[in-house]
Amino acid sequence: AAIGVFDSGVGGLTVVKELAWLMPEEHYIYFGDTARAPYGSRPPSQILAFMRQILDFFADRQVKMAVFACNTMTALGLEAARHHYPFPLVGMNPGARVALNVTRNKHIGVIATQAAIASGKHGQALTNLDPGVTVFPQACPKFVPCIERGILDGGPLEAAAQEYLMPLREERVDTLILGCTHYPLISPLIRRVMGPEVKLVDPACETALDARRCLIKHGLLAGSGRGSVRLCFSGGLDRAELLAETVIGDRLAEFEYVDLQDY
Ligand code: DGN
Repeated sequence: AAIGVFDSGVGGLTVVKELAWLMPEEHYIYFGDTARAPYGSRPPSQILAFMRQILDFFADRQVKMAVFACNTMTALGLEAARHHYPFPLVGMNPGARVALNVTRNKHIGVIATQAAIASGKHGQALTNLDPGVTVFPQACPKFVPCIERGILDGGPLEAAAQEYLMPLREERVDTLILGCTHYPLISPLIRRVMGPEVKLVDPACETALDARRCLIKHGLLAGSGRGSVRLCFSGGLDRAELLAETVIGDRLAEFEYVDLQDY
Protein backbone atom coordinates (compact mmCIF):
# COMPACT_ATOMS: atom_id res chain seq x y z
CA ALA A 1 0.00 0.00 0.00
CA ALA A 2 1.02 3.59 -0.61
CA ILE A 3 1.54 6.54 1.71
CA GLY A 4 -0.93 9.38 1.06
CA VAL A 5 0.54 12.90 1.22
CA PHE A 6 -1.58 15.99 0.73
CA ASP A 7 -1.69 19.77 0.60
CA SER A 8 -3.91 22.52 -0.74
CA GLY A 9 -1.66 22.77 -3.79
CA VAL A 10 1.92 22.25 -4.87
CA GLY A 11 3.57 23.17 -1.54
CA GLY A 12 3.42 19.67 -0.10
CA LEU A 13 5.77 18.48 -2.84
CA THR A 14 8.57 19.82 -0.62
CA VAL A 15 7.51 17.19 1.93
CA VAL A 16 7.26 14.42 -0.71
CA LYS A 17 10.84 15.23 -1.60
CA GLU A 18 12.04 14.65 1.98
CA LEU A 19 9.91 11.53 2.42
CA ALA A 20 11.16 9.98 -0.83
CA TRP A 21 14.74 10.83 0.10
CA LEU A 22 14.41 9.24 3.55
CA MET A 23 12.31 6.25 2.42
CA PRO A 24 12.93 5.64 -1.31
CA GLU A 25 11.45 2.17 -1.15
CA GLU A 26 7.96 3.45 -0.30
CA HIS A 27 5.14 4.19 -2.75
CA TYR A 28 3.65 7.67 -2.49
CA ILE A 29 0.37 9.07 -3.68
CA TYR A 30 0.23 12.83 -3.44
CA PHE A 31 -2.89 14.94 -3.66
CA GLY A 32 -2.66 18.70 -4.28
CA ASP A 33 -5.96 20.57 -4.38
CA THR A 34 -4.69 23.03 -6.97
CA ALA A 35 -8.21 23.82 -8.18
CA ARG A 36 -9.09 25.29 -4.77
CA ALA A 37 -5.73 26.55 -3.44
CA PRO A 38 -4.95 28.62 -1.49
CA TYR A 39 -6.72 27.39 1.63
CA GLY A 40 -4.97 29.78 4.04
CA SER A 41 -7.48 32.62 3.80
CA ARG A 42 -10.60 30.41 3.78
CA PRO A 43 -12.88 29.89 6.81
CA PRO A 44 -11.80 26.95 9.03
CA SER A 45 -15.07 25.04 8.45
CA GLN A 46 -14.38 24.99 4.71
CA ILE A 47 -10.75 23.93 5.18
CA LEU A 48 -11.98 21.03 7.35
CA ALA A 49 -14.55 19.97 4.76
CA PHE A 50 -11.85 19.91 2.04
CA MET A 51 -9.54 17.94 4.35
CA ARG A 52 -12.22 15.27 4.91
CA GLN A 53 -12.75 14.94 1.15
CA ILE A 54 -9.03 14.39 0.64
CA LEU A 55 -8.84 11.80 3.43
CA ASP A 56 -11.89 10.03 1.97
CA PHE A 57 -10.09 9.92 -1.37
CA PHE A 58 -7.09 8.33 0.36
CA ALA A 59 -9.37 5.84 2.13
CA ASP A 60 -10.73 4.92 -1.30
CA ARG A 61 -7.15 4.38 -2.55
CA GLN A 62 -6.47 2.26 0.54
CA VAL A 63 -3.37 4.11 1.71
CA LYS A 64 -1.52 2.73 4.74
CA MET A 65 -0.86 6.16 6.28
CA ALA A 66 -1.61 9.81 5.45
CA VAL A 67 0.83 12.70 5.89
CA PHE A 68 -0.52 16.22 6.18
CA ALA A 69 1.97 18.16 4.04
CA CYS A 70 0.16 21.33 5.05
CA ASN A 71 0.58 23.30 8.25
CA THR A 72 -2.85 24.89 7.88
CA MET A 73 -4.74 21.58 7.85
CA THR A 74 -2.43 20.17 10.53
CA ALA A 75 -3.26 23.10 12.83
CA LEU A 76 -6.98 23.07 12.14
CA GLY A 77 -7.92 19.48 11.44
CA LEU A 78 -5.43 16.84 12.53
CA GLU A 79 -6.80 16.22 16.02
CA ALA A 80 -10.41 16.14 14.81
CA ALA A 81 -9.55 13.68 12.03
CA ARG A 82 -7.59 11.27 14.22
CA HIS A 83 -9.31 7.91 14.79
CA HIS A 84 -11.82 8.59 11.99
CA TYR A 85 -9.80 6.78 9.38
CA PRO A 86 -8.53 3.21 9.14
CA PHE A 87 -4.94 4.45 8.72
CA PRO A 88 -2.64 6.53 10.95
CA LEU A 89 -2.25 10.28 10.34
CA VAL A 90 0.95 12.30 10.62
CA GLY A 91 0.88 16.10 10.73
CA MET A 92 3.49 18.70 9.89
CA ASN A 93 6.16 18.91 12.57
CA PRO A 94 6.22 22.51 13.88
CA GLY A 95 10.03 22.68 13.59
CA ALA A 96 10.28 23.96 17.16
CA ARG A 97 13.03 21.62 18.35
CA VAL A 98 15.28 22.36 15.40
CA ALA A 99 14.66 26.11 15.70
CA LEU A 100 15.57 26.07 19.41
CA ASN A 101 18.72 24.12 18.64
CA VAL A 102 19.99 26.72 16.17
CA THR A 103 18.85 30.03 17.68
CA ARG A 104 21.35 32.04 19.68
CA ASN A 105 19.27 35.02 20.80
CA LYS A 106 15.95 33.12 21.15
CA HIS A 107 14.20 35.53 18.81
CA ILE A 108 12.39 33.10 16.52
CA GLY A 109 10.17 34.14 13.64
CA VAL A 110 7.36 32.01 12.25
CA ILE A 111 5.93 32.66 8.81
CA ALA A 112 2.81 30.79 7.69
CA THR A 113 -0.68 31.27 6.28
CA GLN A 114 -3.25 33.43 8.07
CA ALA A 115 -5.11 30.38 9.36
CA ALA A 116 -1.95 28.67 10.65
CA ILE A 117 -0.71 31.84 12.37
CA ALA A 118 -4.16 32.44 13.89
CA SER A 119 -4.07 28.92 15.37
CA GLY A 120 -0.92 29.86 17.32
CA LYS A 121 0.32 26.25 17.08
CA HIS A 122 3.92 27.00 16.09
CA GLY A 123 4.31 29.57 18.88
CA GLN A 124 2.85 27.13 21.42
CA ALA A 125 5.23 24.38 20.35
CA LEU A 126 8.17 26.76 20.85
CA THR A 127 7.14 28.15 24.24
CA ASN A 128 6.19 24.66 25.50
CA LEU A 129 9.77 23.55 24.88
CA ASP A 130 11.37 26.79 26.08
CA PRO A 131 9.30 29.43 27.93
CA GLY A 132 12.23 31.85 27.55
CA VAL A 133 11.84 32.15 23.79
CA THR A 134 10.32 35.21 22.07
CA VAL A 135 8.18 34.29 19.07
CA PHE A 136 7.47 36.66 16.17
CA PRO A 137 4.58 35.27 14.11
CA GLN A 138 3.92 36.72 10.66
CA ALA A 139 1.16 35.71 8.27
CA CYS A 140 2.19 35.95 4.60
CA PRO A 141 -1.07 35.67 2.63
CA LYS A 142 0.43 36.95 -0.64
CA PHE A 143 3.04 34.19 -0.92
CA VAL A 144 1.00 31.08 -1.74
CA PRO A 145 -1.09 32.59 -4.57
CA CYS A 146 2.16 33.62 -6.32
CA ILE A 147 3.85 30.27 -5.77
CA GLU A 148 0.79 28.40 -7.08
CA ARG A 149 1.07 30.48 -10.26
CA GLY A 150 4.71 29.48 -10.61
CA ILE A 151 6.10 32.89 -9.54
CA LEU A 152 9.07 32.11 -7.32
CA ASP A 153 10.98 35.38 -7.36
CA GLY A 154 10.89 39.04 -8.37
CA GLY A 155 8.11 41.59 -8.88
CA PRO A 156 5.10 41.40 -6.58
CA LEU A 157 6.60 38.54 -4.61
CA GLU A 158 9.71 40.58 -3.81
CA ALA A 159 7.55 43.47 -2.57
CA ALA A 160 5.49 41.12 -0.41
CA ALA A 161 8.66 39.57 1.04
CA GLN A 162 9.96 43.01 2.00
CA GLU A 163 6.65 43.88 3.62
CA TYR A 164 6.44 40.68 5.70
CA LEU A 165 10.08 40.05 6.51
CA MET A 166 11.60 43.47 7.20
CA PRO A 167 9.73 43.79 10.53
CA LEU A 168 11.22 40.41 11.54
CA ARG A 169 14.68 41.65 10.70
CA GLU A 170 14.07 44.72 12.82
CA GLU A 171 13.17 42.43 15.73
CA ARG A 172 16.60 40.77 15.30
CA VAL A 173 15.05 37.39 14.54
CA ASP A 174 18.01 35.01 14.04
CA THR A 175 15.96 31.90 13.18
CA LEU A 176 12.92 31.69 10.93
CA ILE A 177 10.54 28.72 10.76
CA LEU A 178 9.04 28.20 7.31
CA GLY A 179 5.62 27.28 8.68
CA CYS A 180 4.02 26.68 5.30
CA THR A 181 5.10 23.89 2.99
CA HIS A 182 5.04 26.26 0.01
CA TYR A 183 7.75 28.51 1.39
CA PRO A 184 10.83 26.33 0.78
CA LEU A 185 10.07 26.95 -2.91
CA ILE A 186 10.95 30.62 -2.38
CA SER A 187 13.74 30.15 0.16
CA PRO A 188 16.34 31.97 -2.02
CA LEU A 189 14.15 35.09 -1.91
CA ILE A 190 13.45 34.73 1.82
CA ARG A 191 17.15 34.26 2.50
CA ARG A 192 18.03 37.34 0.46
CA VAL A 193 15.59 39.57 2.35
CA MET A 194 16.39 38.14 5.80
CA GLY A 195 20.14 38.23 5.28
CA PRO A 196 22.63 35.34 5.17
CA GLU A 197 23.11 35.11 8.95
CA VAL A 198 19.46 34.21 9.66
CA LYS A 199 18.81 30.46 9.80
CA LEU A 200 15.80 29.13 7.91
CA VAL A 201 14.12 26.06 9.38
CA ASP A 202 12.16 23.83 6.98
CA PRO A 203 10.21 21.33 9.12
CA ALA A 204 9.77 18.90 6.19
CA CYS A 205 12.80 16.88 7.26
CA GLU A 206 11.48 16.41 10.82
CA THR A 207 8.07 15.54 9.40
CA ALA A 208 9.59 12.80 7.25
CA LEU A 209 11.31 11.39 10.35
CA ASP A 210 7.98 11.50 12.24
CA ALA A 211 6.35 9.63 9.34
CA ARG A 212 9.06 6.97 9.43
CA ARG A 213 8.62 6.53 13.19
CA CYS A 214 4.87 6.16 12.69
CA LEU A 215 5.35 3.45 10.05
CA ILE A 216 7.73 1.56 12.30
CA LYS A 217 5.33 1.82 15.25
CA HIS A 218 2.49 0.35 13.17
CA GLY A 219 4.68 -2.27 11.48
CA LEU A 220 4.01 -0.69 8.08
CA LEU A 221 7.51 0.11 6.82
CA ALA A 222 8.09 -1.16 3.27
CA GLY A 223 10.76 -3.78 2.70
CA SER A 224 13.43 -3.37 0.06
CA GLY A 225 12.55 -2.62 -3.54
CA ARG A 226 11.92 0.38 -5.65
CA GLY A 227 9.33 2.94 -4.62
CA SER A 228 7.18 5.20 -6.78
CA VAL A 229 5.53 8.61 -6.74
CA ARG A 230 2.05 9.31 -8.13
CA LEU A 231 1.05 12.96 -8.15
CA CYS A 232 -2.67 13.79 -8.27
CA PHE A 233 -4.03 17.30 -8.72
CA SER A 234 -7.54 18.72 -8.89
CA GLY A 235 -6.52 21.48 -11.31
CA GLY A 236 -4.69 21.64 -14.63
CA LEU A 237 -1.67 19.38 -14.72
CA ASP A 238 0.67 21.58 -16.81
CA ARG A 239 1.87 23.96 -14.12
CA ALA A 240 1.82 21.23 -11.48
CA GLU A 241 4.09 19.09 -13.65
CA LEU A 242 6.51 21.97 -14.10
CA LEU A 243 6.65 22.76 -10.37
CA ALA A 244 6.90 19.08 -9.48
CA GLU A 245 9.95 18.81 -11.68
CA THR A 246 11.47 21.87 -9.96
CA VAL A 247 10.83 20.43 -6.51
CA ILE A 248 11.35 16.70 -6.73
CA GLY A 249 13.70 16.78 -9.69
CA ASP A 250 14.50 13.64 -11.54
CA ARG A 251 12.31 11.21 -9.62
CA LEU A 252 10.06 9.44 -12.05
CA ALA A 253 6.57 10.52 -11.11
CA GLU A 254 3.22 9.73 -12.70
CA PHE A 255 0.54 12.39 -12.92
CA GLU A 256 -3.20 12.04 -12.53
CA TYR A 257 -6.12 14.44 -12.57
CA VAL A 258 -8.56 13.82 -9.70
CA ASP A 259 -11.96 15.47 -9.34
CA LEU A 260 -12.65 15.73 -5.62
CA GLN A 261 -16.36 16.41 -6.16
CA ASP A 262 -16.73 12.62 -6.29
CA TYR A 263 -15.73 12.32 -2.60
N1 DGN B 1 0.95 24.72 2.15
C1 DGN B 1 -0.05 25.01 3.14
C2 DGN B 1 0.53 25.08 4.52
O1 DGN B 1 1.59 24.53 4.77
O2 DGN B 1 -0.09 25.68 5.37
C3 DGN B 1 -0.90 26.22 2.94
C4 DGN B 1 -1.21 26.59 1.56
C5 DGN B 1 -2.43 27.43 1.41
O3 DGN B 1 -3.41 26.97 0.94
N2 DGN B 1 -2.39 28.65 1.75
